[in-house]
Amino acid sequence: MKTLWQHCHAATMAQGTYSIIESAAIVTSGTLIEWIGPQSELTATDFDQIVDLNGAWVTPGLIDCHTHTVFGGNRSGEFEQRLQGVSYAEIAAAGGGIASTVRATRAATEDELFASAERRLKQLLKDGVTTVEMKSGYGLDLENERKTLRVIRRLGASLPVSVRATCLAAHALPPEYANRADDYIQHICDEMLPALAAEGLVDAVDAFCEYLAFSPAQVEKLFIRAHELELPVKLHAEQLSSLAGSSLAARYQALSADHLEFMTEDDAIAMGAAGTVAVLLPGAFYFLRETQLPPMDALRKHGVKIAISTDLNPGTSPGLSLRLMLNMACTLFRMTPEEALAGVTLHAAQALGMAHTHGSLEAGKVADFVAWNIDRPADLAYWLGGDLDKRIVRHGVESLI
Ligand code: DI6
Ligand code: FE
Repeated sequence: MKTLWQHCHAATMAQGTYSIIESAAIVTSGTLIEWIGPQSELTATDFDQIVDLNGAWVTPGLIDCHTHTVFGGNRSGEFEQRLQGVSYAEIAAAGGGIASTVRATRAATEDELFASAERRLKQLLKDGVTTVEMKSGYGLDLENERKTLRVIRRLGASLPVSVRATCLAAHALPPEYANRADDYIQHICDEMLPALAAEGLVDAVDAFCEYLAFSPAQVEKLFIRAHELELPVKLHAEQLSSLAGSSLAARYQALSADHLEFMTEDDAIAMGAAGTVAVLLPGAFYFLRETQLPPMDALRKHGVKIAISTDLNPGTSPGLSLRLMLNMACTLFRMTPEEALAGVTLHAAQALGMAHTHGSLEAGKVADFVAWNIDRPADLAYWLGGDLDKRIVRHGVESLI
């Protein structure tokens, strides 16, 4: 099927900048972009279908590169507690926080988890997301991590979205391993990760490197095992304190290090040299009422590519709109709308190891794009949420969600 999409303007995001083509046309062939350029330069004629986009602005499909979409239960009660002054760390220490979601996730059936995650994922897709990464990490034993990862695979098979599954078994210490973090890491390395990888359920390995989770030494063991299994790594690092987790991630050629409010300039130098993407999560920053900003100038100075994501999770960022995160990245982190859009397109693709096929509108890449009824690309970061008028195309086909 060869389709001409005409009468549009494009922010192609090639090289991570707007790279605007006014009065553009796009030719898709099957699932790929065959040609994109000024409509006046179009030479092909043999189309199966011609779609008029009525002056819309076309961007790459949005990519949400860091989510914990699959979980059981609800933590709005903790939100109320935190508003009364109890901290996230205090709630975690009292058995709430991640541990409460682990209990609810273990108690849920695979179908129950699928149904609740599908509702959340549909919200993201309606907002223009065509690729999403989802992490396990609320099962914390083989059976329940497998259940979560299977739900992630099923979501990718049943909705019009490309899915990457990340194993975050090292998210928190399960109760069976209380005070035995080294033993739990060993169990992940020896039993869980090899089994889940062999079942084709894992595209990358992540961990929570933090004083209330796992140490850099423990994370390093996991990274070594991941590399033995030929799996790329990512890391939750420097969210609440500075442990040089992001430098560790860079040493292991991590696809990304995520959060990063407490990272140092040395971390930025290491990440820039390794090509490790900085995934910033303004929803978690906002929701936890953090005050320490990620070091934007150091990231820019050392050439670190910056991605933005919802971090959709029940504890620190119940964010159902990636576009809202664009606004928050600009307002809270002082990013430009252009940087923010690169952060949910090309740089988010790089954070998932997909930049060769996704994240920009270029001939040969996958035909995932959104035609927005807006006046300028910056409008995407300007409106605070809402359901903007749009048409979503995935794999060359208009998707109706
Ligand atoms: N950092 C976060 O912000 C989330 N996980 C993580 O490692 C929080 C997850 C939760 O509170 O449920
Ligand atoms: Fe996260």
